[in-house]
Amino acid sequence: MTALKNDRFLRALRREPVDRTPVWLMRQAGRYLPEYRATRKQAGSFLAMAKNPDLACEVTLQPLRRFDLDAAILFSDILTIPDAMGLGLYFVEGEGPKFERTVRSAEVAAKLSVPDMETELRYVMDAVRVIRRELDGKVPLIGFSGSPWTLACYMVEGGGSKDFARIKALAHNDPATLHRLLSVNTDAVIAYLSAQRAAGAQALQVFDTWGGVLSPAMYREFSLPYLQRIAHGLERGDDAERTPLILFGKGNAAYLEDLAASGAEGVGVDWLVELGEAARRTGGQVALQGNLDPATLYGSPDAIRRQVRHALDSYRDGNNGSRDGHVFNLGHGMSPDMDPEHVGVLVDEVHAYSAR
Ligand code: 1CP
Repeated sequence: MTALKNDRFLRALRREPVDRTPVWLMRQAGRYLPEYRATRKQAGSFLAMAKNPDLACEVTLQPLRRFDLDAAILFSDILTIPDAMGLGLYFVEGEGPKFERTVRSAEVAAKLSVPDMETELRYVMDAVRVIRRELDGKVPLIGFSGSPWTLACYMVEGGGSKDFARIKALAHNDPATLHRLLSVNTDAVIAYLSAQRAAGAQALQVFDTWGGVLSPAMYREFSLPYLQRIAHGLERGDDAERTPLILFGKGNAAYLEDLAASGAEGVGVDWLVELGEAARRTGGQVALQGNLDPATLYGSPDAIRRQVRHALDSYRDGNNGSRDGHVFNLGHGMSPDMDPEHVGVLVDEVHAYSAR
């Protein structure tokens, strides 16, 4: 494989010095780009695009052609795992993902098993291989998965949810069944991330998007232990060759110390916590990724630059005056109505202001 031409992102995750703070954006490939909408139209649907390695590669690379991003993220979705478990993923226009079958009983949960990565999820591994080849060492490629809890939310609810009523009812009424589901999901996530690593992913991120909807006691029972199992159980090599793992969570501010002690190399945080405070509380144990409010992109270029500088300085102030160990990102994903030009302003300001 060709050597990496830009390894800022991987160096920052190792907390090594870099010339500029690296930056990538969650959902950097997506409907806010006209070229994405064109490819999606050509594919016919989101799923057809995600299941075609060449088209998945094309949309992965689109934001990198426009912006000076320091990492690429595999174009796929977290719901590939439950789909491969047989739940039947489909999309309703304007309503998001849905499942034909749900998991709400002990009987159904008992039948779930870890899908085979090189058959049922081969299209994901093929996409990773094609993207690595086409990137040709430009920047590292991030592979990803949903967290066991976040996947379970969709598997129990049968789609997105506002109140998470069904999965919370299951947690209260039949916790053993939910634990069984979380346990299979954990094994599947470990196998999925391992397979992406073997196919060429150079960093791995777990999205615990819905961990923050749990009370602290329930987070500590239903989400955190499974994230810890992944951080411990996922084989990812040694020292400089180690494939870093980032645990991102929305609403995870209360748990930063636990996440930093989990064994992961990086923790991704949302915008409800000051990065400086997050840095002080994690004390250099991990790299931190974040944490601009995505809605900042609705602001003017000047407002965006101001907020970028604030996040960079907040991190530095909480990290003993050093910018090392920071990966700049949003605190959550981008939205389809955001202005691509504003993304360019953000990325360039991160690099210009953090130059050292
Ligand atoms: O084109 C379209 O209309 C489909 C919209 C879309 C896109 C662009 C979906 C459906 N998934 C994706 C891609 C995607 N999903 C990526 C691509 C890589 C990138 O970041 O550029 C990633 C990392 C995801 C991960 C994902 N999917 C998460 C975790 C991250 C997050 O944003 O919190 C979640 C919760 C999902 C579920 C999902 N898939 C799609 C939608 C619209 C949703 C959210 C539904 C909901 O609100 O519950």
